[in-house]
Amino acid sequence: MKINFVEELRWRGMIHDIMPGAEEQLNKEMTTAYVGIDPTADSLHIGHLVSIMMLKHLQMAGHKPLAVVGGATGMIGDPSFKAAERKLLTVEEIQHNVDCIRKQLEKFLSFDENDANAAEILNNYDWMKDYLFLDFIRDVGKHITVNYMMAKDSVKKRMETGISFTEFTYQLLQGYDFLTLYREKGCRLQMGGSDQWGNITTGTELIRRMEGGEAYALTCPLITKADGTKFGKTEGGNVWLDPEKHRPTSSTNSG
Ligand code: 485
Repeated sequence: MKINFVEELRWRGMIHDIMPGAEEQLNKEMTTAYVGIDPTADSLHIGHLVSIMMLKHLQMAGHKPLAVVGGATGMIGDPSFKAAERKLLTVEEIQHNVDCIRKQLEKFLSFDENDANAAEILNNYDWMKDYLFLDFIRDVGKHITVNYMMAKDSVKKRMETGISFTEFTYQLLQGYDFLTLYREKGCRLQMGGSDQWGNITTGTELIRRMEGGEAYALTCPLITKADGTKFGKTEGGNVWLDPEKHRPTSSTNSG
């Protein structure tokens, strides 16, 4: 018998927040859901593992998982709960990281095209690279107020200390990804760590306003270090999933 996705996550303590209606949607029919990852390093790390496990459980429960590697969003940098502005990566660095992360993701999910719920990996650069700035701010920006964007917990601190227009637009890019996957792939759910709630709900809001459609958010708790701070590619003290960066069998990496 197939597992029930939400119940499975629940007893494992993997749900931080779930939007009303999400569980009903998942129990009703095969549902397509996605997780996005920005290529800011050349390997995934333990902070990504819980979200990848959510995709794995989703697939084992008979639903369809999508993984988005953020070739476009990685060019901007997610400001969510980040104290300072990020340094921009070069296009070459990003491309290299996209290739590395894509290979790692392929190990976790099943891509058998004979299965209705085969996993897919997509790159948001594919739908952003030819999108003209003027078209984007006319088509997408017009549906979301700056007031709404500023009210998110994820950027509140930066509203006081300073945030570039570049990083401020990030939630619109991620929102537009969700809208694109809703339109093109029938994707109804976006998942991620609890720090992603603000960006995910900008997406569900865009879907409601532009398509009159219902889409949902589901977040998991963040894995934190002993000092309570989160694991991130750009912070120190990481546990990498790349065996070359962090050997699974050796105890020399455990300190
Ligand atoms: O359409 C999307 C485009 C990019 C992203 C998500 C959807 C990436 C997202 N903004 C992000 O920054 N994610 C983090 C990353 O890439 O390292 C981490 C989150 C963590 C968990 C993990 O990705 O901080 O909570 O979601 C998978």
